Amino acid sequence: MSHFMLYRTAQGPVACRDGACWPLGGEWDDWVNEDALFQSLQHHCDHQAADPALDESTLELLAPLVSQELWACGVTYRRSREARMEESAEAGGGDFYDRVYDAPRPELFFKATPHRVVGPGEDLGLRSDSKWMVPEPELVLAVSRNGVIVGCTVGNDLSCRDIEGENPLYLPQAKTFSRCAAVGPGIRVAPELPGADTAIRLLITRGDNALFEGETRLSELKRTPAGLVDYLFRDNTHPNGCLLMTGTGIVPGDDVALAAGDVVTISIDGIGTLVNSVQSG
Ligand code: DO4
Ligand code: MG
Repeated sequence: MSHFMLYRTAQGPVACRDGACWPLGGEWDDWVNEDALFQSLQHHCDHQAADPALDESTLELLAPLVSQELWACGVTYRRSREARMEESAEAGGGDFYDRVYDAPRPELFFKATPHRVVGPGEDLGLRSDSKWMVPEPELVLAVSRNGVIVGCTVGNDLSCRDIEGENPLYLPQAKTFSRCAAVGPGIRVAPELPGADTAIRLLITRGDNALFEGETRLSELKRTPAGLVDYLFRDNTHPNGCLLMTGTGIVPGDDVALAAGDVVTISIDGIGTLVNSVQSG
């Protein structure tokens, strides 16, 4: 059964499936808190005519969040564990990353309030006090206020490797600042999340040149999405639902640092492609 893409647009929430699009009406915050979102979209689209004037490729897209906080997981892929241990070796923090990779409790951190998050085509922000910033391409879960995973999207957990490597206690500064994350283009809504074979791809371009290309698969994710959400909701409420970044499995080589004007393209099979430029903050 084909999935829906739920988009937040300048004209309100829109659902698309198999080349047809339906304006949904109502509020974004209500749709993403429908625990049975797939069934709700199916019901709506079975009973309403699609709008032939809406074309999925030309919708005016906004970041797919209104009142949802953005949270994130760390060290959920082997590649991230290696990179964190290397960058923090001098600070003596390597052992923490090694241990959290295998521990029952995952690393979870608060990433951003909605106003710090950009959508498709918007500029990400470079911190003025970092010289080593990289994109982190991540599967992002859309979770309702009741802790139900209702869909997923593509995300970029823009990060400062020099700041987090200097001291693990600097993580909030390395991760949370103006325009520190991108999500979109839309929420994939289906009865199941994408399968283990799903590819996540990253391309960084500078001018006409590819600065870095990398790829991973969801099969490399050490933890289950449900397990991550379980920890996120332990003794914690998310009254508007939330988005949860599941960690990066692609880390560019140590010689790669983003510069103003670079373009970051992240694709996840079956979900979509998220493109953002980076600019000075
Ligand atoms: O521990 C630092 C954060 C790592 C992270 O964001 C990731 O693995 O994706
Ligand atoms: Mg990350």
